[in-house]
Amino acid sequence: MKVLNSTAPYNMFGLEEQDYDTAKVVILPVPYDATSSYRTGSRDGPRAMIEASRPMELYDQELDQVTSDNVGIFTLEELAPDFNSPEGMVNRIAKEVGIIIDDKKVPVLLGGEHTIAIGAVKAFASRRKDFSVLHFDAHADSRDEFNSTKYSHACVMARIREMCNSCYSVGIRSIDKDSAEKYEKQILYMKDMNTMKTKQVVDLILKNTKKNIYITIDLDVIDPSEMPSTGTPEPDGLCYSWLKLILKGILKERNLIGADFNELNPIPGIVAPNVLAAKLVYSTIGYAFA
Ligand SMILES: [Mn+2]
Repeated sequence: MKVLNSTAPYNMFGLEEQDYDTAKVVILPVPYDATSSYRTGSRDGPRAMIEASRPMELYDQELDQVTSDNVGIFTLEELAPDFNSPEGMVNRIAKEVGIIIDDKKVPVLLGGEHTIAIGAVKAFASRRKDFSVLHFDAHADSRDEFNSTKYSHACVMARIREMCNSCYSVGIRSIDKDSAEKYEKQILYMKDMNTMKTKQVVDLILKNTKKNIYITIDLDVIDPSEMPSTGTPEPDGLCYSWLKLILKGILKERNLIGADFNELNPIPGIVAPNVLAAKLVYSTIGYAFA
């Protein structure tokens, strides 16, 4: 039996109808946070985003479209965490994302700690080389090893650079000295962005990325005043509306092959950041496939 007056279904954006075959975008929730070094809890991120997205208006005023109708969005079930090893989890994600790619769909992962991005990029890298990874984050995540694993959230970009030769990091304001020297040309620091106009930022990103782009967004790139719900908050971040303008500018010129939104670490009773994250996912899909 179907309840006559039910709340929105439990899927990303609470879509009444979703069809995998016709969907362009496939959402994969990954409730995993085994290597978090400061605040744990991002395993609750995907659920918080889905909950926050269910009552959301599907009409995007900015784009004048009902994105979910135009694009087709399908939410998969949650991917079970592999707590044996972070590497095992990365491989599990790569396998799942590979299926989505082979079905000619655009995977969008909801995290979960940032490590999930390694799995997604691994799936792409074993299939194609003609893409860039665009990385939004407060942290460079460039350590070769952290807390005895090479698959820590602090090593994400170190692993991704081994698989993809075109990576660009944006919004960085926390980095170790060695990485800063090594990756100087692949990083746009927040300290520099603070004196730049949106067009300059967008042009610089376009100059440093290929046509096909995978975007990984650590939500701590956003200022903690708007996004306090992360594992390792850093002051002096991007505001939500600026991040959206930058994404809009880039996605006008780039082909989005996949994305992840990670490190949402919900704080009980404070739901605004969860809503922000959910709306950011929706806007990004809209910009990419308007
Ligand atoms: Mn971070």
